[in-house]
Amino acid sequence: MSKVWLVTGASRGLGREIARAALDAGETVVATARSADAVRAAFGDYDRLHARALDITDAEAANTAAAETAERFGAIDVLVNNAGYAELGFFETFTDEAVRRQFEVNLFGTMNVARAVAPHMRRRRAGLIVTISSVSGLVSNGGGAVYSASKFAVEGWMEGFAQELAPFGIRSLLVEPGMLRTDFMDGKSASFGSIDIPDYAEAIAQYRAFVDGANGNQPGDPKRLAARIVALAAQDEAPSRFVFGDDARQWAGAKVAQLQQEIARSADYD
Ligand code: NJP
Repeated sequence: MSKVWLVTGASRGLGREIARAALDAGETVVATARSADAVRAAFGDYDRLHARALDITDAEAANTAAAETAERFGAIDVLVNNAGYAELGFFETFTDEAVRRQFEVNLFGTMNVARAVAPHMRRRRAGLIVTISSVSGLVSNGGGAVYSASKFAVEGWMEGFAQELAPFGIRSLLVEPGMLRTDFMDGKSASFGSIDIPDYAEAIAQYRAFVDGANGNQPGDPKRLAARIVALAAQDEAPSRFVFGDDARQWAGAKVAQLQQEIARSADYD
């Protein structure tokens, strides 16, 4: 029987590919982004696609989207909490407002949608929450401090929340991709620090050159990740984490090794 998916950030990038892959697998998909027209324009003719506007920073709108989806289709089987963007650049070049905006979308927006959907899943004692985090939720580098802070927060929140939901038959899949070919690094999505600090000028110029060179050339294929997510969602015993891409697994592995060393060395100082 067709399952019901609710996908955020489905107008472009990974969210659109996940929605498409779910539709191609025969599922019913409520695909959302800030503009329903943008979602409609992103898809061809699918009779199981239901486009709707949802800005994830609007908690009330998230509640309404979840309630109307559950009422109309009888369930929300899979939530894909995907919408997000990056504030890229060196920490001191960001205004406080920009840092808060990053958290407003990536953390609090993602929480809004999970908070809206969880009661409907608890009622049925079933469901899967797929959270699109990032390898930047496990590893932080210069230039990515603000984005990483928001994704580390997503990781910390969802790791604990997943344990709270498990007794109700609700599963969680945290996805940590490496670099994906989407609009993510493009001016259409990414924002850059706006405060001019001469001390950082050279490092920032190098960082911007890295971003400009990587934009459009990222190794990760969002279609491939989308297909993997749809396949994992169909399994009864899906993993709770999926680190996608050789780049991500290398960075995450190096971080774990470094942490292990630092933990072992900590015993010497204790
Ligand atoms: O980015 P992009 P991705 N409310 O820019 C939507 C993570 N990730 O697909 O409203 C609702 O092509 C926006 O919709 P619109 C990343 O952190 C990526 O790569 O039309 N929706 C669009 O559909 C994010 O969590 C990479 O502008 C909002 C979508 O989000 C997820 O993957 C690596 C919104 C963004 O599409 C998808 O990003 C990684 C809001 N307030 C993790 N704000 C990567 N690409 O390299 C934005 O590790 N959207």
